[in-house]
Amino acid sequence: MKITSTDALIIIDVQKDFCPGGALAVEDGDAIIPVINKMSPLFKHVIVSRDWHPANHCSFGNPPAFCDGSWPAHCVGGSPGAEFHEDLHIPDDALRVSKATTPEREAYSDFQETGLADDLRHRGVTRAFVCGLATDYCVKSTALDAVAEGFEVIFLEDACKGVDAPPGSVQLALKEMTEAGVIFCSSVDLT
Ligand code: VGL
Ligand code: ZN
Repeated sequence: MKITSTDALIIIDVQKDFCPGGALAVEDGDAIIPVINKMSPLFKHVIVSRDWHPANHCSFGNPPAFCDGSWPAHCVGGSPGAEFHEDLHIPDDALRVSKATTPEREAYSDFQETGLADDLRHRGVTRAFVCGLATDYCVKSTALDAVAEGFEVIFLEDACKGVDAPPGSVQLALKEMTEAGVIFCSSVDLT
């Protein structure tokens, strides 16, 4: 697949708390970082999002159930766990998006209350290539919203990892994205 100037790479939530050792670690979450670093120079438009919660965010459960949208406290804005993983290369001109910043509302999608759809349209973007963490939550929601906003969407299968909570949710996410018309592609197929 040939990358053009109307394509955007959306790098979702590659933050310390979602990587091994973090508060809501995705197994091998950091393994996708070299894959993403290799791809990003191909793109004129790079979007980097972060989960950026207030300390009293409604998704923080005690104890967290993991299967009903309650999670351990994670990605509290300004905390070390909310930082981007130090190995992730972020281009200087990348567009940065913070999401789920309101205590009362969960927001898995990069398009929720961020203005991202209009930002992409203003740049002339027509295709969104999604990668990052986690496949079954923020990547899936971002991909489905991107379709709903009228973008062509490509899921980069070797550049995403899921939490798979509850078990089977990654499989289900892949099915939902397929049914929505998302195209599946490997980073090695990009030129
Ligand atoms: C995410 C669970 C809770 C994600 C964010 O980035 O996929 N998952 N908050
Ligand atoms: Zn979160």
